[in-house]
Amino acid sequence: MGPSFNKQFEYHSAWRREFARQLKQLGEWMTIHELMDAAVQEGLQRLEGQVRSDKVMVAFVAEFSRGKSELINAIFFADYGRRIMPASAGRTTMCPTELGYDAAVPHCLRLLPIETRLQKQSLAEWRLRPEHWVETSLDVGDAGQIAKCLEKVAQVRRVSVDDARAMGFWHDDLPDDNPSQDAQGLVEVPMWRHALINLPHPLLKQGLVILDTPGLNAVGAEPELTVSLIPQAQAVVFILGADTGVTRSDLSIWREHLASTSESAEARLVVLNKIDTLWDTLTSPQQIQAQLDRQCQSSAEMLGVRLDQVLPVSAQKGLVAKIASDGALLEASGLPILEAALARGIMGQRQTILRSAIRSGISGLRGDTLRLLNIRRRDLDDQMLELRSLRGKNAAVIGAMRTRIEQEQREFDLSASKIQAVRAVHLKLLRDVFQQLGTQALKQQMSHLVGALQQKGLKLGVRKQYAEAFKGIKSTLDKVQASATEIHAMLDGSFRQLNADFGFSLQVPEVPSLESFALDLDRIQQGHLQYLGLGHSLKLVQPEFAERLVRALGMRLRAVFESAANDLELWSKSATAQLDAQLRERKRGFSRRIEAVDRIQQAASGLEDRIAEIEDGELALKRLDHRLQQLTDQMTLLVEKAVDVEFPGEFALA
Ligand SMILES: Nc1nc2c(ncn2[C@@H]2O[C@H](COP(=O)(O)OP(=O)(O)OP(=O)(O)O)[C@@H](O)[C@H]2O)c(=O)[nH]1
Ligand SMILES: [Mg+2]
Repeated sequence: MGPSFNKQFEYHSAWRREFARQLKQLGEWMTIHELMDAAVQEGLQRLEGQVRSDKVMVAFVAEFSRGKSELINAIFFADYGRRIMPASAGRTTMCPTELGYDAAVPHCLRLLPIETRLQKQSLAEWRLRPEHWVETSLDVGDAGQIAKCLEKVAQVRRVSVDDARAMGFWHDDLPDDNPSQDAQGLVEVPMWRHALINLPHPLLKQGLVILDTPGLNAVGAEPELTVSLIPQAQAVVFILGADTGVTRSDLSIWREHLASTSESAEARLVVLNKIDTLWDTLTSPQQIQAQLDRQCQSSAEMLGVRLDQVLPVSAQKGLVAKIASDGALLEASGLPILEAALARGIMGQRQTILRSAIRSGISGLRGDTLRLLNIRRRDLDDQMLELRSLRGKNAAVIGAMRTRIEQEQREFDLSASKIQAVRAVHLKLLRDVFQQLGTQALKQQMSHLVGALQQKGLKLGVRKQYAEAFKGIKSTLDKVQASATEIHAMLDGSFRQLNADFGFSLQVPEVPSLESFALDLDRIQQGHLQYLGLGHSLKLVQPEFAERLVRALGMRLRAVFESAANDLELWSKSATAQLDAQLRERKRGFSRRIEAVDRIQQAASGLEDRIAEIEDGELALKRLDHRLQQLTDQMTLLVEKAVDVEFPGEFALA
């Protein structure tokens, strides 16, 4: 069955801490030995950021009252000895609720008022404005106080139909879906738009983020929830009730929000909850099991997933069993099997991505540093040759050598303009690339789509505009890739020339592939497509829905373009850093050579001393090389080792 989610997560965190420690050690060592150039530094920082900000989001999605919140209580919060997230019959969780931990923020619950929907800012934008959220502090030592506070996520309020319409909870064309009016003609809407819980729970502290959602079929669901939060989750747990089976609304939620993105199907679990409702003393255990098997089978068929992706559990009995330390009941609840599956799916996926990033990061760092060491080695070799040739020579020969070095130095300085020219062309090409990936260009690409969405009435042409916009955006990425290849060719030519002229050993790093960003774009396109379908044509009529959709879409696209630009920038930096390093070392070489000749001219013994110094320098370089090998090998080993420990055989990496 494998270790539980909690255990798995702890392994992963311990591994991350150890990796961060080794990374720090490597950085310090590099600084001491003056191996830290701009590219190396950037590479180190990036690796550190990847390891540190390694958040894992698990989203719980289902129709209302299937037991999402109860399952969260059972898996993550049983240690509190009580129910923490409110779970009760009927609609309970009224707003999407994110649980996580940020050390920079006090322990608290923050709630974004539903009225913010009347404004056009997206949820992501509201996140950046903490002053608009209502904050209540949480007392970590008091589970009762926490549970009491969290009840707020179930709060509702009454508003007029006009207000409900403006906030997206009322559709004149969908009378059946609208909330019912009371005697005063008011309707009930959620009080809050989004909840953020900041708690120092051990798993949350290690980077886990849990997303509890309100029953998704509710009218007026936040587009951003389904457009960006759920698609970005590393794992989604979809919950059915054993008491209800797969209902029509379960099926429509599944199809609309979860079925489309197939590439992460492995990290998608279907939970058949409330199996305890089948436990009944009049039925034999065999009969109950047979009934359960049948239900899992038919659920798998209806949702189009593999049978082993459907896991029968009782969240409620699991919670009770954990609190009462009742091993038999816990096993009967099926919770341990679910936890193990969750661990494999989420952590496996997350770690695979992180590890491949780390692997290429480390080998990049090593390459950059080795290059620096090679320059120094070459420089020492040259000096050695020069000095050996002076053995037994008279003052006139030594004087002539000095003149020659100075001459060489002057020529080198003069040709610096050549290098400047290379740099100028490089920068210009790069600026063009960044412009293509910039906010302005993106706005331009989306303008027709935005126009179509902003038209009044039914937006019939919008699917076409949408496809066009994405076609344009993807072709931008292709163009950028082509430009990067062009820059590579240009740099390659110039570097070869410089290598020939000055004996440099410059080498242009490989152009980063933007393929993964193209995949991101596909994913975003798929994720939003559903909003343009017939089922949503009525929602799309509302200007605020269309507006929010556009903003959410824009933010995600911008994030993709920014990441692509970052990759290209890092790549280009590592090329220019090489050039800088060679220039710097060469300049130092000239002064060292002149200095050596001067010393030799002044004292007869100077020559042999200097030769001995250079020999020492060569030894020191060998030691540096060896140590670099050790430090990076150790990190590579850590990456491989973690795979073996956590997923024996199962998650062997390609
Ligand atoms: N018998 C039984 N009842 C359960 C189980 N899990 C949850 N329930 C009950 O089902 C009801 C709904 O549970 P919640 O956790 O609030 O469901 P939810 O999916 O979060 O619902 P919303 O917040 O309204 O979207 C509650 O009364 C729970 O006690 C279970 O395993 N067995
Ligand atoms: Mg709930």
